[in-house]
Amino acid sequence: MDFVMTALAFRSFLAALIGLGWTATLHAQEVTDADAASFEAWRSGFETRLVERGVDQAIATAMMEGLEIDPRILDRDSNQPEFVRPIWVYLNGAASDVRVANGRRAQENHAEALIAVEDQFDVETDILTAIWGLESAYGEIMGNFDLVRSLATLAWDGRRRSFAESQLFAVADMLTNGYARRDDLLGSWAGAMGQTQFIPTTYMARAVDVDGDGRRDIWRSEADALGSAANLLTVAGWEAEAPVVAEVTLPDGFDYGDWSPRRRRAVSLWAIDGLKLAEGEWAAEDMYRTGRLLIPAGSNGPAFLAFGNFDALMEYNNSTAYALGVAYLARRISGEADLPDGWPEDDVPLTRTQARQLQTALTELGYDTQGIDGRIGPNSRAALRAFQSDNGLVADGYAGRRAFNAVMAAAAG
Ligand SMILES: [Ca+2]
Repeated sequence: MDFVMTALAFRSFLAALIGLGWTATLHAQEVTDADAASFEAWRSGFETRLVERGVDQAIATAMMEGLEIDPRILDRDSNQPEFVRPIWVYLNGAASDVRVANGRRAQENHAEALIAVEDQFDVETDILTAIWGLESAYGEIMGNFDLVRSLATLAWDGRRRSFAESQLFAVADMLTNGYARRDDLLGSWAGAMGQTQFIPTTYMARAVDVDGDGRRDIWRSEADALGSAANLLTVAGWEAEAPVVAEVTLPDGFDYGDWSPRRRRAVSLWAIDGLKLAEGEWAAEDMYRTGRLLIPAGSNGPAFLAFGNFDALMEYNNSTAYALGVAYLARRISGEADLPDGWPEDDVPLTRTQARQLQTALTELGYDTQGIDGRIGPNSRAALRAFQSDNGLVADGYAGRRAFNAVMAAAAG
């Protein structure tokens, strides 16, 4: 019995390996003859649809001819990691000493490109460098997947069909306009390309030619890549010289009743409620900006006010952790600030399995999470906050181990 690994233990074992990125071969999905035939039907049908939309037959053929399923894409798309990385671990990696040093070196090596971008766009160089560092390690890691094959596999698989097909239509537009050659179209498994890791629709909408050679080359031209990132932020409302995010302290007994991470209010009103900057005083011109209060690791971790520029970063990548990572990497590159500390390292985020257990228990207790999917989203947070509020706990909606234990104890009692 000691030597028998139960199915559950084996799943945990696999999940642990997946979390460490070791399982590509363990999970290799086989492509059956039926799959290959089904893919071929989708492939030839999509080629016809490209031509029906006005894409030149030669371009449609160059794009789609001979494509096969890439089983590695199916593996990645179906593996949901069991462990959720704590935000403090993410930030330590995003703004690590190595990434800071490499960022400074990249700025030295590409000073000319950065000056060309600064001449055209009013976006701070350190922010653009930080995005560059997080997206592609300053142009070092852009992805080696055949982009069209990756997107075709995702489209055929069905879970992401409308996303993947719209990206493929944008690829056809890129080829039609001569922005890229078919063989150059390499990227991440999920369809992100170049030093900025733009998906094709973002490329078509936001990529620009900064170095003046007539091509929007986010692969080989640092000026084009960084300028394209600056253009995206500008369109998203970036305000130069304005704050991105500020660490704040909350007064004792702060009332989370009206709080929501989406609620924006003037700094002056937050100040009346007792919010203070963690360091220094609010500048007079910042008092009438609006900010959202973020507590990404709950009420026992650091708190932040996120301003309009933070939301512009989330247009780039819709993740609070990502936007914090860009902001702090930029500050560390400029030598301004260290990473925030005081994280609740004993209160880590729940695994997917625990999250499903939490959702089940909350729902049984009458706090409907609107489904049991192992993902803590707005509905689960709202249910958790209602539970916390009814049980005399701080209603921060943070689904860590402490909240999990409290809900499980109530469910057992
Ligand atoms: Ca160019």
